[in-house]
Amino acid sequence: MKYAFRTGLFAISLLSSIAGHSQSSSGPVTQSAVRPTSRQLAWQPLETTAFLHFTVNTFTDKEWGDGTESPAIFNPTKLDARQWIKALKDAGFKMAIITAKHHDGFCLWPSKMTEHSVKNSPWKNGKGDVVKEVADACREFGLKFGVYLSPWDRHEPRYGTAQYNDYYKSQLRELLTNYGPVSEVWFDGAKGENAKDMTYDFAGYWALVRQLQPNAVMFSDAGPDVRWVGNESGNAGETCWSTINTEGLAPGKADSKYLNRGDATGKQWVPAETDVSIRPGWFYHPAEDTKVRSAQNLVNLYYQSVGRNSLLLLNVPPNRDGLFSEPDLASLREFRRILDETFKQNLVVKQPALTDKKLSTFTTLSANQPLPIDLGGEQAFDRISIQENIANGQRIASGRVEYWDGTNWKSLQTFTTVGYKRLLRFPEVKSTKLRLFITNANGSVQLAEVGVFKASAREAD
Ligand code: FUL
Repeated sequence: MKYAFRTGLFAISLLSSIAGHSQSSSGPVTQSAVRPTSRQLAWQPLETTAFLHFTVNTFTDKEWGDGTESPAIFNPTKLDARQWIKALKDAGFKMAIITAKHHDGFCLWPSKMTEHSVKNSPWKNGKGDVVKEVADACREFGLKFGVYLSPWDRHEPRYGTAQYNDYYKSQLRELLTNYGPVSEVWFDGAKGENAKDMTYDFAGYWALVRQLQPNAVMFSDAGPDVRWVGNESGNAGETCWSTINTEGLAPGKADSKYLNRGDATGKQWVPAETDVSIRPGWFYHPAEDTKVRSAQNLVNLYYQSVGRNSLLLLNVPPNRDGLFSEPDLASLREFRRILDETFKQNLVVKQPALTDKKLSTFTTLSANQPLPIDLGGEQAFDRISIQENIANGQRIASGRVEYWDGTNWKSLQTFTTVGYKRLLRFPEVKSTKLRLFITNANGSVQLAEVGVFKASAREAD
């Protein structure tokens, strides 16, 4: 995949200064016409979502099963999806995505299409359905529900033939019709090096999702709604555009660096999702009980994903009992406590458009014209949050923040893209006021929110 990130290409030709709530535009503005769909707009503010990796691997201690595992090994005797979803709810997560089928082909629901599923396991005497338990718990606790259905299937004999596409679609249909609303469908591009040759009918898969669950976003390396961030270490690009050009991209076939930062000149709106695990592996391994990410580590992931115009998809793998383990639960709880403390109080003196927590009310900014930020007296702070009204696209390419040191304006930090949210971290500063400049933009800037915060002391623990 060829790509070029062109810098300095934006003529700054922005609207008059600080017009407050204005949506009008005039003059020679190169306004980006690329905007999110309503399903993408509903997805972005979820901020923190969860992945649940669970299958026969949980019992074999593997990351990739080879498809020969016997269903007899699947027996999570204390399985309690309510425990998972309640823990996620308490930690502020807004959606859970279950691996209904991973690469090993074992189905966590009693699919009519195969015998390789929970129905032939000892768990609940073959009468159980993990997908249903997760969907029900999500409904009970008010989380959105999503499914991962691996295209690569190392068990199914039809894999590698055209009939496999029908098999896959039938499974997709089961998942999309029997479990209520589905908010995200995850199409993994992973395929082992020695895997059989197989041409997936992604166009057909995607059409089926649109038909059966029109509000669901679809994830893959190439979208169509949400794209991979290009790594599994929890790092969105410091520059991260929600736009890319999808031409030439396909699941499993994309330049990870391109996906990581997006493309200022991209013609499709396909925001980045940052998938990363709370443990070194995606599946539960007893030896990793001591390697669970700390709450501080998770908070750092939040800054590197949500704070860079992405969305955090954090994997928390249930253990062999079918429960979240204690170290994972402790980190999740403390993670939310820290974020709540850090972002509790916006120190900016209330301004109608900029501090009302609504992206739809905004201030229109012109290039290099300072936006004053009054703190109403001296305050100590070390975090700044900036948001654009992304309903009308992503415009900011770079900017700068300054603070008043009592005598002069001092440079505090420069930044590149903003989009849904940009979080800035810096050593504590004391000041009465700041000012924000947009130095380069792709059309008129609709600045929706500005926040100045003092981080919780627990972030540094
Ligand atoms: C990858 C898979 O191969 C991993 O096992 C995991 O499911 C991760 C989220 O995606 O491509």
